[in-house]
Amino acid sequence: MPTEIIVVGDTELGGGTLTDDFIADKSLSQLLLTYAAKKSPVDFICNGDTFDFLKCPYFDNGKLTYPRHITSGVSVAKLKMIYDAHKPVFQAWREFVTSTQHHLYFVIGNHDHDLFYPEVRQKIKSLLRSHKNIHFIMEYEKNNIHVEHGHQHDFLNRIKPDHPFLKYKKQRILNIPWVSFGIISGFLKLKEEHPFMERIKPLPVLFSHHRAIVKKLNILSFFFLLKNIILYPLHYHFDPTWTFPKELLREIYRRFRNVHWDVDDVVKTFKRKRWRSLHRNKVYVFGHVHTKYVEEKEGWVIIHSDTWRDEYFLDKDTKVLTPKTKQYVHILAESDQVKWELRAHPITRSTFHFNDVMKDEVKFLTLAAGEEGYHYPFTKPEQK
Ligand SMILES: [Mn+2]
Repeated sequence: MPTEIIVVGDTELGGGTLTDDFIADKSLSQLLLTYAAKKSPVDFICNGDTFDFLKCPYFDNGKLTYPRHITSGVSVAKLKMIYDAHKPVFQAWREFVTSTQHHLYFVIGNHDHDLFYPEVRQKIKSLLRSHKNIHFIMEYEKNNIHVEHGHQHDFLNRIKPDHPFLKYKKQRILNIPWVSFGIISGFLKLKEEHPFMERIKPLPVLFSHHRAIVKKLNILSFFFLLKNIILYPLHYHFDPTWTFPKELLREIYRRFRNVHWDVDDVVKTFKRKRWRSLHRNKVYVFGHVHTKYVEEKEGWVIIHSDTWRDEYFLDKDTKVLTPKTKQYVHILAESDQVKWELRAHPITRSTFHFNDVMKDEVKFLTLAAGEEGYHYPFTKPEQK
């Protein structure tokens, strides 16, 4: 019997606050329920950054925080927030795993490093009411198909899967990349201030139309670097989250100078590392880079399936913002045969004008969500 393999990437389900960019509950659960109804074998792969733990806040005694020291307790609390904000998706996952023919894979990405915690895995399994056919992996390699998130080929976001935790004050905390600590400590306040801007691509076009953001980013990153360099020697003896390898400094300086805020080109690095063994599989799927990309050569294909979070293309001349469409990879595998397709999941959305969005970002956040049938749990933005 053939197996159907579905790959969806970078959904980034967040906590329903201003830093949450996932509003596609309706379309993602529709897609999941279509496959949940099938009686045949289906592998559904959520290809990393499924959950946006990284930008999800943690309520510490009622106060909204973004802690650097992420214990399993912090991660589980964030998961509960994500669950409350996006119940339809969890319900659809739950429906999907009721069949023993179905397998649900959560590939670990850089926004959901928290999935390394056994407590988080356990909580997801109990929310989905299944303990057998839910898997947490770094890579899916089966049926001549290779699927991974891609951050392992991105210098600044690479993680250590064999060393996912650190010890801090006798507690276990997450060993996330230096850049992730940077986002948590330095940039999430800016994201709260400009929640819509981070959804706009390409970044150079956004920056050319929004000098104030560039200025804020530059000031933030300058002080962030300075703080790390100055405070590092004071901190590192007792706090392992303040490590500061020298080679990173060089790389970061290069990026700041080139205003290179985006992630690295995953495909280029992967091909360079693996070009001898590319024929081992027939289909390669990556996420991480939020872009649609297909490269087909004799015997293999490399696919980026783009993101399911809310993102826009900004036209540099007209300043019109066009919402991205949702894509997923559909693969049919039987014995040695593999048939793949990059499919679009239709949604109806309208375009916005950049100048209008700039005037009231939260208004357009709510408007976009409404068009996709999502309602943010906050009523007034200041309540978050
Ligand atoms: Mn990623």
